[in-house]
Amino acid sequence: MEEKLPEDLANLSELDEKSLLEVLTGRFTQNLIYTYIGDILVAINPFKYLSIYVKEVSVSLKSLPPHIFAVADRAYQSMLGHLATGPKNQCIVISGESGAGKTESTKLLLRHIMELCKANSQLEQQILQVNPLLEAFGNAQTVMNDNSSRFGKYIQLRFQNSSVKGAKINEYLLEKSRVVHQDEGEQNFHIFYFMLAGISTEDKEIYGLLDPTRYRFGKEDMVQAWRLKYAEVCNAMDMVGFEEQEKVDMMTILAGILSLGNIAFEMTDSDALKVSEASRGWLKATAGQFGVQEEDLLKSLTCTTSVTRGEAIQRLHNQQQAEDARDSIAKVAYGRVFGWIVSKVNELLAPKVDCDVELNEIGILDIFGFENFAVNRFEQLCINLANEQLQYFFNHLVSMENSFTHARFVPLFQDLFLTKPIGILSLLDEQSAFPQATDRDFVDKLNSKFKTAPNFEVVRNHTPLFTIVHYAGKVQYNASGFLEKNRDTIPANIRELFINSVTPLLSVLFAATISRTGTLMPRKAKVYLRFNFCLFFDTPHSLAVLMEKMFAASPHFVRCIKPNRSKQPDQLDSKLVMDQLRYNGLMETIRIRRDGFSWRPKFREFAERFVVTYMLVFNSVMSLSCGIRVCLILDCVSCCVDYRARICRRRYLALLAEIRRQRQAQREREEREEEEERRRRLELE
Ligand code: AOV
Ligand code: MG
Repeated sequence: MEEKLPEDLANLSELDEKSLLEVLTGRFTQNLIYTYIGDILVAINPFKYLSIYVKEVSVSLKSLPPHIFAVADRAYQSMLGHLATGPKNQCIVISGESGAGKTESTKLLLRHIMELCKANSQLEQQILQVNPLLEAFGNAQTVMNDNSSRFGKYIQLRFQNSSVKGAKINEYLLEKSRVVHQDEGEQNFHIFYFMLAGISTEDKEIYGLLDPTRYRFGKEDMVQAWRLKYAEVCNAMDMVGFEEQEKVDMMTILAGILSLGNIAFEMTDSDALKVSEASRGWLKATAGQFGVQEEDLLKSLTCTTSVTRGEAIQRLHNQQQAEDARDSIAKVAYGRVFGWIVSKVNELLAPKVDCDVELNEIGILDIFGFENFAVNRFEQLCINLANEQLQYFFNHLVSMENSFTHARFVPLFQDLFLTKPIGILSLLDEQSAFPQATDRDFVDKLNSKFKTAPNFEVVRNHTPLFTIVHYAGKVQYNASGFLEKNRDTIPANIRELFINSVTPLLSVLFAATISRTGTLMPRKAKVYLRFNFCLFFDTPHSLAVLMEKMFAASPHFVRCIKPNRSKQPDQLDSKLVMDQLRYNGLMETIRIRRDGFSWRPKFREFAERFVVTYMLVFNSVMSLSCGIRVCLILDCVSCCVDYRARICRRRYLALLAEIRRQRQAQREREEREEEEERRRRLELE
């Protein structure tokens, strides 16, 4: 008979790393992948099918051992007010490194919550179909995970009493650069392979697609599986409610991105730039698929137009610049299509209830996990930073009162990244503001500012490299392209190109501009006017909404653990698991849970932290790049959830008033300083 192993690690009488690992390993070999630490669920990825998710398991929840469904159940019951009294809105925060099982857990949670609330079948199906759709466009194969999320998402399920009424998705930081570049062993976004493998002959003609082998990533290794996936995506689009024309537009734009990727440039004998002879056909195809004039497309690839004193000046590109322009167009088009899908989903799944009906929510946060590749770029920095923040939030919540723990959890984020005026992010923004600055200059600045910082290591050679010691390990970053990616601007001529597209989807996506208050104002209002445009930009507006929501939520944690690096079932690498338990803070958590500590912050403490975070976000978010914004969002979210139920509304309002006062004071101070500076300069002259 198999040994009965404890289901809750907080109950272990003997607590050292060895016994902890023994319990987890013992459970894992018995296919018991879930274990509690008090109310936190630890989930070890089985990398194989387990029969624990069938319906029969999910009905008898009362006696259920540790299980992801039990988390769903607890969140649902708490939302209904059946468990301890507390805030009704719930949020489930899932963390773990890349490939640890976050996205699978998210899907299981969604599925089980839908079962619990006995959703009306159409809405339930729509909600469940959102995942395959978003995964096709936002996931890709990486060396760490064959189905890696290349964006972060926060899904909010909305309920009226016990029944689901709708859902909303916030997406963060899609890794757009993947459209034009994939490292060794990695792939482009799934949808390209699905489409090339699964498209019917007639549709091929409609979208202007050729044989898969003609495209840069037209591999043919998993055609059968991809064909099925394509059918699944098309089905998901129908179920969620996309219209036929929208689907055609979307796929045609994707086909355009494929054609664009095949355009090559060369220099003529007289040193002029031209599209290579073999690419002329691709240029024509791209123009057709994007619904733009061929000359306009060519112009935006081969030159930049700037307006100086009302005069348009054209500067011809060299080969590198032309290739960069080509890649920018592809990235920007893909990014907008993805954002559009999310906003369309939100429109279709918005609750159809009277506005005075009170809705409660369960939110699920599934972001991209911690990554460490052979080459780590700007995207990895953003991803790892977001994880750093999530970890900080977790530590904060479970362990602040224990001073020992606190000392070990000094947040890297505050120290290294956000300090003003010399945090890494401020330096990056500062350098990005200089058109002449290079990535090397940025790294030089980092090296001189942080050479003695404990979490920073200088790389001594002449490449733009630097190392950060993250909570989950050391990562060496290559800063090539950092400044450009951080700027994330759309050249005016590219925007102009798309605005003039005859494809409504493209023209509207690019015609929109963001007002200073963060709402998006479409300049050309066509069929798509009804979209909630705000959602697909990380504007302060959507941030504020998210904050408000999470402010009043009860958190639930799922900590995913990766058992081995080779994605194999029934293999558990003790060192790898132990490392994750350590850096996840789970060892500390067990200690604290067992000792019965919990943290009740003083109001003052809260106020100080909250004000700092709030000001940081609202003062900087307008001028920051998308990558940095996601970190700030998470910081804010964590701050809010953290202090969720512990402050009353009156104090909250007083706090906001205080924030406003402080911001006003700061503005005045800055104006004074500017005025003085101006005076000084005048005197000097
Ligand atoms: P992630 O979301 O944490 O990574 P996934 O949820 O995509 O990781 O899981 C990676 C793979 O592990 C999945 O594709 C499955 O093959 C397998 N897997 C995970 N959970 C289970 C489970 N409960 N049962 C069976 N197989 C599972 V990333 O998105 O890369 O951070 O960015
Ligand atoms: Mg994922």
